[in-house]
Amino acid sequence: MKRKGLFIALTVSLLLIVAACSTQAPPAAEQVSPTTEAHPPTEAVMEVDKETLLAAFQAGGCGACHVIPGIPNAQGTLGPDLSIIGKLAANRIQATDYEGGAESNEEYLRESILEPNTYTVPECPGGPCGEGLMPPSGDLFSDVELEAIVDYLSALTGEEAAEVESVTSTTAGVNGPSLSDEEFARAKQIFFDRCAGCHGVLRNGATGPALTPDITLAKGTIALQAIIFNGTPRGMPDWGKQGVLSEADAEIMAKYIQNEPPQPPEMSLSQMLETWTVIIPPQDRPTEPQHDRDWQNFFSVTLRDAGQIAIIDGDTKEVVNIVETGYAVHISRMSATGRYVYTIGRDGKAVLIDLWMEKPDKVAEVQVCYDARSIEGSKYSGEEGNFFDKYTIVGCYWPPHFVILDGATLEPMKIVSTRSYTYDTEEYHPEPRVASIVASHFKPQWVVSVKETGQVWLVDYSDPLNPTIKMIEAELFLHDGGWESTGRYFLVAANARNKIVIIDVKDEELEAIVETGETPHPGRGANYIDPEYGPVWVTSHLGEGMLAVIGVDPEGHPLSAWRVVRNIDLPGAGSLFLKTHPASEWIWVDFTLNPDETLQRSVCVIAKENPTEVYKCWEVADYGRAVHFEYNMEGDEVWISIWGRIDAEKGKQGEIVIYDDKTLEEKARIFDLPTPTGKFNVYNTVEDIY
Ligand code: DHE
Repeated sequence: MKRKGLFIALTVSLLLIVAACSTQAPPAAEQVSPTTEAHPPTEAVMEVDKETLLAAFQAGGCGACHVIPGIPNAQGTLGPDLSIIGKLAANRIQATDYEGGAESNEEYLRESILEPNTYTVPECPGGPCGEGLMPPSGDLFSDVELEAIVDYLSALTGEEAAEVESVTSTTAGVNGPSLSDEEFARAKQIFFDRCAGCHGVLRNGATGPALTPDITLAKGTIALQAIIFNGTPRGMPDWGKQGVLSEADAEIMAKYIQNEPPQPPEMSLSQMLETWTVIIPPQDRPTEPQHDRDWQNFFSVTLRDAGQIAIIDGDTKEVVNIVETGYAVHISRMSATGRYVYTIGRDGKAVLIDLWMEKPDKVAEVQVCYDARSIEGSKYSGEEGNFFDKYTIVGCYWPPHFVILDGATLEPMKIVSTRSYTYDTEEYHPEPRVASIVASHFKPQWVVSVKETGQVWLVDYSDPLNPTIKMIEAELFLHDGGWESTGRYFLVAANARNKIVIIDVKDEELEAIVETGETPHPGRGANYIDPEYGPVWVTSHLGEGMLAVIGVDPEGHPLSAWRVVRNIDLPGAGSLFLKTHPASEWIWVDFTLNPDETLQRSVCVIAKENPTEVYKCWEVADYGRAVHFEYNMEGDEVWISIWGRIDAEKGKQGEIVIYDDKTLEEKARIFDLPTPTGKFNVYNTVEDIY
């Protein structure tokens, strides 16, 4: 057999060559004791040249899909764990459903690489092993490499001596694969659009793993391309299968991330000011609403891939205006009076929309960073002054800073860097991104989650040019969160740590940290009165199909406060958002990132009076993904986005489906909205009702 080169007929299947070492597993009855320890084989057992062996595993990219002791970075979960494959192989040959021709362990392993579809293992670490995912992979290896792999794997029995010297990585000083200038520019843009949110601009990792060359080079182009194209069961989207990235794109991305990340630029106040535009100055704006609509029941709806916001009348369901906001608006928040909508896009552009205009439209805009996710107004009015609508804060991913702006004009006033030291090991972090921000009702303060250093900052805005900041040590990888119903406690997910952090804004301290399930993703969470445990706050999860219900009433229900009092099973993982309203009997939950197409476009409801199980689930549309909920002002209607594709035919780009919250019957659809995602009702967002 000759190495035919890494020919890139890279379809879904080729990408999974990485499973090149076997998708086969033993019948359940023959499982080997899980306590067996796995070690790399001894020198004597291996009897192969280490460099040849490492080159072989790299050529196949085996480690991206399999755990292989002794092979650097071989920690993949797409295919079966090969830690004790040398022991399991014999069992498999004898399995009743084994139909291959192998009679020895070596023959079985060779067959697994050359004809992997002879036998498919039922269970892989991240879920069922996909049938046919691993194509025949002989072409990827020379004869010597194939035999080196077979010998190495045969010797993995878990009984080898522990003091074995494992194969060392040879990536130090190695350059990544080369890209043309055009490919590099394209890869850089794709990384910003699709990858930086989870992996970080400098690729140090957060929600997703680190992607620096010391890690990626050892995996190799083919393995990385496989992951980029197919996704992983742990939440990496299947960009190729979704049709977002082509095979060629996946290949250049795989090469790009094996090179050092380019250093992105900083941004100064003068650069921000150059982008600042006041379209209608405050003195020229209306002093009262110029229309008869109930603007407090307006919805600000993100039309994500169109770079627009739709202002929709919640009473009539009419689209009152479509506002050009800029690239991929992420969220809207309302000023304290509700008159203004603040939006923030991924491009760091903030837009101010005046809902009192005859036709609500933008009145100011400014860019304060290159990458952002959060914005909030000043919501305190009390002894320390009335700060309603006075200031705005934007939280940036890059540069890692937040910016305080004038609330009525968006004039940038103050930049505060978040570069600092991690709360636990006190190591310098060059990219601590600003995740969620909420405005306290107790004090003139914003609660700012600083992701990579694991701190929650209480930023006093009463003197915005000289803000005092209390830095509370919390947990790494802070992301999204919201208030419990009294507004005293802020609950925020440390998502990659599977925890919810609780901050007491009245006493300005960390109240508790609660372990939940895999990758909690609450949005702002959901508050209800549990029949057994009193006031609770709920989060869903990306990594598992489960809601975690946390007791939040330390005075009335001290025994259940700050612990998970219930887990409610869901039909699948990949949930992004959940929602309820004090007037509602239900909690609604989506499954937007579940790999199953039916579940992606389904929602479930749980009855508050029986929160032990799901009450009902159903498909909301026959295309796209169902994402994010919002109630109308009364709390008797639920709005759900169907997130289609911007390049799809008319009728499949997206819509909003509205349900009667009492009967769970469909009430209306607002058709032909390009890629709607988040929806924010004015009244509910001002009052923090969820
Ligand atoms: Fe979001 C909230 C970050 C992907 C839609 N998202 C948030 C918040 C953060 C965040 C930090 C909290 C803001 C706040 O409350 O101040 N989101 C990120 C990411 O880093 C991530 C994972 C990847 C990325 O590159 O952006 C990401 N988010 C998405 C999406 O793919 C969604 C579904 C569509 C989109 O616009 O990209 C999406 N995120 C939302 C929405 C909210 C949100 C609708 C507000 C929910 C709410 O009810 O408050």
